[in-house]
Amino acid sequence: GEDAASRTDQTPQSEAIKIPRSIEEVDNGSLLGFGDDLAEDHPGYLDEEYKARRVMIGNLGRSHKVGQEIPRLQYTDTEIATWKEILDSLEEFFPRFACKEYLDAYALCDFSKEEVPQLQDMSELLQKQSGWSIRPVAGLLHPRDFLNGLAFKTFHSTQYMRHHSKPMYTPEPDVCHELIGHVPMLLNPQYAQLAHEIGLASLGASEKDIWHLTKVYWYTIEFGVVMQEGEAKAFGAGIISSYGEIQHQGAGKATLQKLDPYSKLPKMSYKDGYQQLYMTLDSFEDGVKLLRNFASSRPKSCA
Ligand code: HBI
Ligand code: FE
Repeated sequence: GEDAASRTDQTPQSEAIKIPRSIEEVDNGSLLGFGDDLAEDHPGYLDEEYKARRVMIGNLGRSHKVGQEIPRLQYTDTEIATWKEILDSLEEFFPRFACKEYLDAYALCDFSKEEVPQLQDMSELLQKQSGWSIRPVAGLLHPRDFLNGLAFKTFHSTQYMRHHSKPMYTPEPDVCHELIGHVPMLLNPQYAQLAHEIGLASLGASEKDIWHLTKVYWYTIEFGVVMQEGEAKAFGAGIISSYGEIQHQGAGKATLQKLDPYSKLPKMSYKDGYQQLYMTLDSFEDGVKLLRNFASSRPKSCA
């Protein structure tokens, strides 16, 4: 017979899909996109010191075991300056463009600008408020593992900082994206439930369904907007945590379309600059109902 190691990358369709029974069974080591080698268009591509630090921080994530405290990092003055610059810039736009729930959750986080918040502290706050946890990860996790994590109320989070040469841009998730974009909204029980439903639907899903769920995730948790007083207000982390995207979305020139998780969703991209289409929820309450019904209607292929 075939040995398992020779076909790690091409699991045949007939192979039984492994359904994790606990978060320990969700792999936090298989990364997509940037590994330790950065692409030529990454702002840190030529910065050896930056790359070494990113690897060091990534290794903390790789060696983390569920149940352990997340190691505290002493961020450098350069990293803290980047964090402060991003927060100062974004805070100008939150009152106009972020949804009510984000504004409340952001206040609850009470972020300091003098230090980068520690994942461990934010994980403890989440556990208290909504029962979620943060698990550190070295980069962009495989979509199935990332989505499966959500089923166990676990948010996989990077811990490294983007490159200081471009504080308003990162081609990959970094600690600012996670802490500003995702963590505050995960304190909100309804957003947390949206994420949980997507996660539950991903357990045992076929490759095709994982791709569909990645798009559902993209159009809600990452780039979702919610109608409030007749306006589309941002709740997706990719809008909230991006200096350019929040203004682009707030300007109201992109197309809005009501989210229908049952329909074939348009393809998205990390590279085309800003989104040209945002999917709307009528309210969080409505979104939770929609995704709960959708998730419970998914057929599960059993191992
Ligand atoms: N991994 N670390 C990390 N952070 C994300 O936001 C993330 C991920 N992997 C996949 C992913 N997001 C989404 O694009 C969907 O595939 C779920
Ligand atoms: Fe994200």
